[in-house]
Amino acid sequence: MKILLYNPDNGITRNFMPHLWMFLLQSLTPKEHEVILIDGNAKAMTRPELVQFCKDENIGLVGIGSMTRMVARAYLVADSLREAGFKVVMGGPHVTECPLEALGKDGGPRHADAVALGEADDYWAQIVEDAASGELKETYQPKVDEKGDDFKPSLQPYPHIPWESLDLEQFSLVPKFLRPVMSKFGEGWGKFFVVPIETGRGCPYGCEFCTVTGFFGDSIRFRSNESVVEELLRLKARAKKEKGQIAVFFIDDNLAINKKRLKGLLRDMIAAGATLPWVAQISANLLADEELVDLIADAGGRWVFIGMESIDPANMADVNKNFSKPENYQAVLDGLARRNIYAITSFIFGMDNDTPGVANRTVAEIESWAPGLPVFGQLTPFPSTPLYDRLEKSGRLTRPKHWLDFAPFVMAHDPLKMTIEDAKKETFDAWSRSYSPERNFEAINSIRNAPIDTRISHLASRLFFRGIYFPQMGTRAWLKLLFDNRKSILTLSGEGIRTWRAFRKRRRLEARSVQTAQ
Ligand code: B12
Ligand code: SF4
Repeated sequence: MKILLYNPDNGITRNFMPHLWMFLLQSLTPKEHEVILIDGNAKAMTRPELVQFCKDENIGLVGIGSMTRMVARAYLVADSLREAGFKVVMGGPHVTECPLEALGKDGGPRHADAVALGEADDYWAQIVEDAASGELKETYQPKVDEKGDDFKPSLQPYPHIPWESLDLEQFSLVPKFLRPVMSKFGEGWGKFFVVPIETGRGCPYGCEFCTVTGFFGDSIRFRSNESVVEELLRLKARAKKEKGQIAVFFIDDNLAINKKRLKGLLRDMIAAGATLPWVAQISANLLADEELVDLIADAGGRWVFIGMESIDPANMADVNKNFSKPENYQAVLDGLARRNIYAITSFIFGMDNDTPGVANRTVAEIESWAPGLPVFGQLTPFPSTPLYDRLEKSGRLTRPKHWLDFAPFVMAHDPLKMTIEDAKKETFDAWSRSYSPERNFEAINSIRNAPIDTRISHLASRLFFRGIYFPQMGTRAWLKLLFDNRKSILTLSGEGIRTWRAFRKRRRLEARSVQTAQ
C-alpha cells in the first residue's frame, strides 16, 4: 500500500523546517508499504491537485498531522480527500485534544476516518496494517497502565531516520538558481536544510498555556547519547557530500531539563566531531550555568530559543512560569553573546496584567539587551490546557473554538486590562519595531566585534525569522525585504568579500611558501 503523510501549510511562510513526525512515522512503517511525504509549507498544492496526486499515486491511506492553528486547513484537505474516497487518519496535538471534533461526534461535520491520539510511535504500524486490510478503526491510542496512564515510547531504541538518503529537495532553503554560485562559498552553501532532531520528550514545568506537559507527560525520556551522535554524524557527512549546509533544530521542549545529561551529550558530540550548527529550546533559568554555556558553544550551539513570555513577574506568576525570572534575562543573554550564541526570545502579549503600551515597554527593554530574535505572540487558550479551563470557567472565552475560524493575532478571550483590539495593535507594533530595517542595522552594529560569519548569520536569521509569523512567501515580498535592508546587507557583504579575499590571498601565500620549502 502507498501512504501519503501530509502536513498542511500554515498560510504564512512556505519553507522553514520539515516536521519530525512525518519522518518518524515513515521510519516506523512496515517495509512492505511505501510512504510519500508532502509538507504544504514547502510544496504548495491546491486541494484538487492533492486529490489528483493521490489518484495518480493510488494512495491507500492519507495521514494528516496538525497543530491547533492549522487544523481548519487540515480539515478542508481531509474533507476533499474523503469526498474523493480516500481514507484519512489524523493525528498530532490538536486531534488528541479534540478527537470528537475530527470524528464529527461533537455536532459538527466529520473530517477523519480515524484519529491517532497521543504519541503514535508504538501503534502506527497497527494503523497501517488495519488500513491495508480494510479494517481501519475509528480511534487509536497508546496502551495504558493499571492507573490509566499512557505507556510512553521510551525512545530507546530510537528509530533510524535515514537522513543520509532521504529526498529533502522540497525543504532546501537555497533557491535553485543560486545553488551553483552558493556551492562555491566557504565549505559550500549549495543547499541549506534545517533538520529537526529530538533527544528527549516531556516537560515537568506545566506552564498554564502549554500543551506539552499534558501531551508528552511530566516525566522525561531521553534517547541514548550514541543514537543522537550517530544521527548527527550522518547529517554532517551528507552536508559535506552535497557541498551544502545542514543546521539542526533540537526540538526538545527544554534541551537542558536535565543539565547533567545534556553536558554528557554535548561532551560526546564534541568528542565525536558531531558538531553541526544547531538551535535548541532552553529555559532561561537553566542558562546561568557557565560550564553548560561553554559546552553549548563548543558543540555547535548558535541560537537558543527562550520562552521569556513577559518582563512582568506578575504575569509570569499568573501563568505558572515564575521559575523563569525576567530580572535575570539580561545576564543570560550577555552570557550567551560572549560566546557568539544569540537567543530567539519569545514573548506573549494579552496576559492578565498587560496594559496598553506593553509592546513599547517590552521592546525598549529587549533593545537594552544583547541582540536576539524576539518573537511576539498572544496568550492563546489551546484546548485541554489549564489556561483554557480557567478562561472557560470564568466565562472569558469570546471564541471558544477559535481554531475553526482562525484569525491571526486576534485573541480568543478578553484580556483583563486591555481590549482584544489593543492586544493586536501591541503585537504588530512590537514586530514592526523589532524588525524594522533601522533596528536590524542597529542590532548588527551592536555586535560589530563578533566574527563576520556570525554577523551575516545573525542578519540572515532576522530576515528569515520574521517570515515564520508574517507572510513572506513570494519573490516580491523577499525582494522588498532585501531592498529595505540594503544598508545592513551592503555593509556586511562588503566586509564579507574583503575577508574572503584576504583569506584566499593568505591561502595562496601559504601554498606558495610550502612549494618554495619543497
Ligand atoms: C518544532 C516546533 C515548532 C517549529 C515548527 C514546526 C516544525 N517544523 O517542526 C516552530 C518553532 C516554527 C514552531 C512554531 C509554532 N509552534 Co510549535 N512546536 C514545535 C515543538 C517544539 C516540536 C514539534 C515536534 O516535532 N515534536 C516531536 C514529534 C515527534 O511530536 P508530534 O509532532 O506531536 O508527533 C507525534 C504525535 O503527535 C503523533 N502525530 C503527529 N502528527 C501525526 C499525524 C498522524 C497521521 C499520526 C498517525 C500521528 C501523528 O505522532 C508523533 C510521534 O508520536 C512542539 C512541542 C512538542 N514537543 O511537540 C511545539 C508545538 C507543536 N508548537 C506549538 C505552537 C503553539 C506553536 C506556535 C503557534 C507558537 C506561537 N505562539 O507562535 C508556532 C506556529 C508558527 C507557525 N506559523 O506555524 C504547540 C501546539 C499546540 C497545539 N495544540 O496546537 C506545541 C505543542 C508547543 C506548546 N507549547 O504547546 N513550533
Ligand atoms: S512552556 Fe516550555 S517550560 Fe513551560 S510547560 Fe511548556 S514546554 Fe515546559
